[in-house]
Amino acid sequence: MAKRIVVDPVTRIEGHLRVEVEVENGVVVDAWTKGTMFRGIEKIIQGKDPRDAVYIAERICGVCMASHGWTSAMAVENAHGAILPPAARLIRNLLVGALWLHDHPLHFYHLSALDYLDVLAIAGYQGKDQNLLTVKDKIMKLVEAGDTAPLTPRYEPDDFSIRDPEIVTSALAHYLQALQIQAKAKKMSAILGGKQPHQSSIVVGGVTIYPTDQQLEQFKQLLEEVVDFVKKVYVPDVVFFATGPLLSLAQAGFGAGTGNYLAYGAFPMDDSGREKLFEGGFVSSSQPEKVQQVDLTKITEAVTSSWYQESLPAHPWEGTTEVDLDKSGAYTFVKSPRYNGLSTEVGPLARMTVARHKPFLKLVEEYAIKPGAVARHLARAQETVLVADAMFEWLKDLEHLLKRGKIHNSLRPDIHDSKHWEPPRRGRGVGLNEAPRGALGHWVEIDDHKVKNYQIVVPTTWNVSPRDDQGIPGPIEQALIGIPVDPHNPVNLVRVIRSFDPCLACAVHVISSDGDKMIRI
Ligand code: NFE
Ligand code: MG
Repeated sequence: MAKRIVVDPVTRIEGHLRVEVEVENGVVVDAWTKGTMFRGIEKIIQGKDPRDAVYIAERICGVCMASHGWTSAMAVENAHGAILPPAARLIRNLLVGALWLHDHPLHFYHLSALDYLDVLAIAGYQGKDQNLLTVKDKIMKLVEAGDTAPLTPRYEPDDFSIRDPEIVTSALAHYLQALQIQAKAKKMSAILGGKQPHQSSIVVGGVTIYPTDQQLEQFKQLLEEVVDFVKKVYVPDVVFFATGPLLSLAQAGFGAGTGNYLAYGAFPMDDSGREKLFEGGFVSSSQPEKVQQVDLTKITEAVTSSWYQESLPAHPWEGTTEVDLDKSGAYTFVKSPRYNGLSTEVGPLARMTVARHKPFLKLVEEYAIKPGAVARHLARAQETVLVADAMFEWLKDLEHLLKRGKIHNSLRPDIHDSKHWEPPRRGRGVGLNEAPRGALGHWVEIDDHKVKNYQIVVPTTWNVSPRDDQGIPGPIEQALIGIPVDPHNPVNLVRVIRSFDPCLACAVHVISSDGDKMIRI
């Protein structure tokens, strides 16, 4: 008989996620991902001046906020037909690029690596490396004091856990180092964003910051330090894990998704915005060799399994956010976005797949790695290098503009000067972008200079989506079905879930203070 396992909350992700699975003979036969908080940001934006949407939208989350701010500005700019000035494009790329350099290493070390390490094996470290001995000493003192958070609590180590004291100690040393690197990357975002979290320099039409030489110099120094860590520590660690201790999981395609991948593309490389660092595209499991152009009309969101008033699957232009907590069959506040009716994965693996990124594909071929949890980590690390390298180029281009005295007029065009520009009386706009976790879209409808409707489809909504109107499970649900699980130690569940780096704060929002009753609006 099937045994039901519930993990609630799934820790070491952003926001609150509950996962239920049924296990038969040690294998997951069915799965449900449940976002149990309501977001409602879209409703808060309704009726506001479209230029304010940037600042409200980015409060959806404490992680990828600049991505939301930027994408919101894009949507309103699109409604207006605005063209971004060159310096603003570079500053946005740098500001948000710093967010990626913060986010991806954090995900690997602080959220995911512990799933694969027998942390307490550090006690067996016998090497002579002074730095590693210090780390061992620090951690053993915590263990002796009975205070091992945040390394514990955890599921028990299993056959896939790395127990070699040398590897474990080195990984934990990098865990600690990554905490400091994160802070530096955040500082980079703050230099150009005015503050962190929640930047304040991206405005509709451009940016407000006029960086000084000193600020750019400081940014550059931090960039060099962070990129040094990314290239010498983070990427080698991920490649080592993926092609060494975790190779059997990687080759087995442990935690494979639906095989459908979507990316919108991100980081404009020229002023037309057509060429991008990450190209957009769609790949389906039925034609894995073909990268199709994204057709936005193929995007719909179903609410069959979600606590929203029932309606047919709708394009985000037509989407609504009306809560219905009594709906039978519903089990989550997350909607079910679908591309051409297909349950579709977004994120680093999708981006590297649609971009046919050579360094990633070379590794995958050389080691016969299949799409799945380990491939997601590998894709995330490979794309961090792409962003890191591009940032030096953007910085150079920005310095060049500054030297030529071109920057002043190219930060904000007339459209942002409130004397000259008002939001269009009516119109529609869409912002399509990539956040660290995947394809991000904001859709705005403006009427009488105010936001009439606003819909956000975030990466985690794609990945954590529930069953749609056809009963087809979402990508994480499908990735869980078929994996082996020990009901007494379901560490494999969280290994797969965390490989998607879900952020439920983005996918949903707001809970009532008594906790067990969901908010009614
Ligand atoms: Ni809250 Fe996000 C990212 C967005 S959610 S972190 O990256 O958009 O998937
Ligand atoms: Mg939405």
